[in-house]
Amino acid sequence: MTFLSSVKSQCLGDLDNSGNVNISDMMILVSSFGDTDCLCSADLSADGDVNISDILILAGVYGNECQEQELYGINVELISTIYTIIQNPETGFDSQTTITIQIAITAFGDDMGIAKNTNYSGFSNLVWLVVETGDGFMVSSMTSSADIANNAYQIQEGYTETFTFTSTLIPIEGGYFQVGLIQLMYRLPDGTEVYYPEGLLGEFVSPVIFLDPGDPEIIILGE
Ligand SMILES: [Ca+2]
Ligand SMILES: [Ca+2]
Repeated sequence: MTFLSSVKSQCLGDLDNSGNVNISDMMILVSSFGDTDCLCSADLSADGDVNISDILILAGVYGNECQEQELYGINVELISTIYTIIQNPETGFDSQTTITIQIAITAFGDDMGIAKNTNYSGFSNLVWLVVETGDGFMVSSMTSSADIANNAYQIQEGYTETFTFTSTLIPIEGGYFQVGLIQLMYRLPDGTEVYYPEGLLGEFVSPVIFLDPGDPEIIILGE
């Protein structure tokens, strides 16, 4: 387990992310003064121009110390995606692939629970095929060394636990396969279930894997 320190937030006017609003932020704003069609942080009023209205906003928060952000919930980081392909020694065709997605989940603000089971019903942690041109069967499971209580892995506030999602895929028809962790549900201490925010798709996926299980009829004939 790794202990994580609190995270400093951005705050209005702290253009250099130094934790307070002072002359250095004003200098940054002044250096952009007069810019139009600006998608820059100095455009505090978010109207596209850096002008007197932005100076007035900065003047209003000048001298502020930024508050530490109150994080509540979980943060998820990808550790690795690994896959192996097993070939049938008799036919030389692909008989199975095992795909492992390892993630690190950190709890903020309170102890958080990760429901133990994986399924596709939307209830729980979801491991699923996200790209597929072939066809096959898949079985998924999740493991973690975190302590278990109330049928959920427990992550103590401020700590990180590692979770391993393993999917075994048996192809029937050849093609491309990709397995991803596309949704993650966690539980607050009072039992409330929360879905981890956007952004899981795309990042928490295996590489695209090509599997050729051969022609089942030929395999049968070969027996
Ligand atoms: Ca600053
Ligand atoms: Ca502006």
